[in-house]
Amino acid sequence: MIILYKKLPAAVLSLIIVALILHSCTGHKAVRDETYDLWLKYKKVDNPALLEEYRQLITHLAAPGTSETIEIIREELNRGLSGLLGRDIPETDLVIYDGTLIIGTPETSDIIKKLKISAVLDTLGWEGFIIRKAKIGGKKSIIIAADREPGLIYGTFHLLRLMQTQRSLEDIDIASKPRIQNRLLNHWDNLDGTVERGYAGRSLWKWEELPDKIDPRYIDYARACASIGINGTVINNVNASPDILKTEYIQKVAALADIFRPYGIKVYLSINFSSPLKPSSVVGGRRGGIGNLGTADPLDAEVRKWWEEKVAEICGCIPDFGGFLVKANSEGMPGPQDYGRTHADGANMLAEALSAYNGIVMWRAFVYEPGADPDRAKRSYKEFVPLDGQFYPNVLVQAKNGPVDFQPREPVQPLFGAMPYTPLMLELQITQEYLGHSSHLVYLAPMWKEYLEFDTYARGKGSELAKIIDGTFYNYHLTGIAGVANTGDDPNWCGHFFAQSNWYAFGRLAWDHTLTAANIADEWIRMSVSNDDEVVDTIKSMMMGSWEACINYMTPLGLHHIMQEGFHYGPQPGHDKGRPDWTSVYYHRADGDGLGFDRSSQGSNATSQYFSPLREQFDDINTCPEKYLLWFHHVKWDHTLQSGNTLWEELCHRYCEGVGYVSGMIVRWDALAGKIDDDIYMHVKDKLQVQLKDAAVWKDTCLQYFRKFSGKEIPVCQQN
Ligand code: GCV
Repeated sequence: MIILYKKLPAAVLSLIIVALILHSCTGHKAVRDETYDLWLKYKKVDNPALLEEYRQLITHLAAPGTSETIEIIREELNRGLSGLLGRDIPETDLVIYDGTLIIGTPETSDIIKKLKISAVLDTLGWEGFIIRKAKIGGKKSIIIAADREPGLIYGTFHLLRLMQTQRSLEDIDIASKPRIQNRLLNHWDNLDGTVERGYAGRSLWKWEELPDKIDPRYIDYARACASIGINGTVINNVNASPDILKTEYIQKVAALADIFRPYGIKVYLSINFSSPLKPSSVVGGRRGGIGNLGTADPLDAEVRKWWEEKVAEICGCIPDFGGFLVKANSEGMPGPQDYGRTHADGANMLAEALSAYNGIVMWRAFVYEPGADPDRAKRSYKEFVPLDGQFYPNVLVQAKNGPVDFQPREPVQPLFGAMPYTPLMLELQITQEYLGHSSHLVYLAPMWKEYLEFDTYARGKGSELAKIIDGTFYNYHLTGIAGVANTGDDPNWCGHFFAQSNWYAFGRLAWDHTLTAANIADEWIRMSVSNDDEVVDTIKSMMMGSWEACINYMTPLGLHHIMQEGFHYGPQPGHDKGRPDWTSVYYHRADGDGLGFDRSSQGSNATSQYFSPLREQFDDINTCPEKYLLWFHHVKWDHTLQSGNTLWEELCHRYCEGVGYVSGMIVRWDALAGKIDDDIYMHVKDKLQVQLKDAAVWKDTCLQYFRKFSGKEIPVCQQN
């Protein structure tokens, strides 16, 4: 990896720059992976009519201003337009040509100021933008205007996306603003360079080199995030080492924040609740922190002062520091309950320290201490609902989409809708912890849409999850969405080429959750692979069914958490050792009678945590949607399903379907040979073979295992 050195004399720096240019013209190209550029490839438009249209509509660029953000925009437009149009677009200060693309805020551009569009821009906030045609001094122009510079970044990438996906600009008239304020990646990156649940190499952050050496990849990361509207990044694992708050690390984090700032991206940190403790102290069997105190009790005056001073130190180095993400009293992490305090006490202490700097606290609701309830799926709700209304205004409670843990499919986490006075932030997982790591092609946007569109019935019909998290439902003043990142230092960033589409889709949905999964796939394919309609349709058809297929070959009909212990890759339905709620048998409950976890009113009564009529619908085995059947019910092997099949027959059928879908993807992919980039073609072809083998292992292992209970034969696979 090429390294840029900060703080070097100008002469040395220019030598390095020359070396970099030479390198990029020679050796660099040879090793550079086609997929490194993600969806920002900017290949020349191959549709002659459209190329001509673009060339007429954009002949010059007027992007006045000197800020770092404007520099970045200018550079991106130069790179994008020259690539797409196959020729350079000269910059101009005056609009004396037809086809000038003018970009600015009323402050940076006199032309934009004179258009008197401030009222419109005001309604779009500091991240919104408009793109439209205008006549300036009699010349046909296109303007990208925003109230503030971040809006210009998003407008820039939007225009480039339209051109990359070959949309006509003839009638362009767009106004766009994000529906959710805080759109964050959560990196589960450790300070030793490993990534928890990361399947794409080591961490992007080179802690040993920072703050003096800046890997150019940080810039490419920021570009990629900004291009899809991500405006924040939590750079370290929620299983946080207290060391991240040591002065030496704060300086490293500040160097990253400096890189990300002009792209509109704020930096946040995961913190360890024990940080104020002396290194030698041990509380609840957990090791100490980096401070000098004997307690981390959130109501202790010394502890509060410690956090205030720490926040002041961070914000002294990073003036726009975003805030803290906290995993507390969960999976061995320390928290306020160690001192008999509540989650609200813990969150509020940090919120108070951050409030002077406009920082926020994202307090995770991923808690499942066995004492709360025998059923793990009920615990988070039971711990958090009683705290509704007790959090300070700059706290968001961040909950995973489902009540257990990023399973291939779960019903919605019932907390959503149940905390009207506490802004709830949605946590999705982009990295495929339970969905085949970076070996399986699984497009996740259809899953995320299923959650976003899920009607919680919190106040009757029309209480969709999306409305809850975008704040419109309960008038939350703070809104947020987080995606657990799937990035690493692999040349293609994400391990599997198609995993890039999930990073892309997360950003696009975070910006606008009303976009459809199919349209997002369409965009991504056109930007990343090809604009050939046949190619696009083939790949899109593979992607759109891939999530349901994965559910079928892993955990059909509401099964869950039957993966290999800890590793979470292959199947291990027989796992029955150790902490009960980490075993498979706890979740599937197979016996001679049937299969599934009885969470109905006859069982754990988790159904009661949902609003009516969902509660009743889920509670009744005859009305419970079959996709959640074994989640909510222990179902007899010979129970008849909607298809007319018994449970056993349907289970066998679903596993077969899942494997069959992967075989079908292989056939569809093979038809693309010679029509797409060879390296991408071969890379995915190899991955699909692994996926097919794995899917068959899932099917055979699970069916052989469950057969011991059902006592029935496994029918020969009849794939549609
Ligand atoms: C970061 C699951 C994962 C853990 C993860 C945890 C969490 O348990 O397996 O790796 O820890 O969720 O979200 O905190």
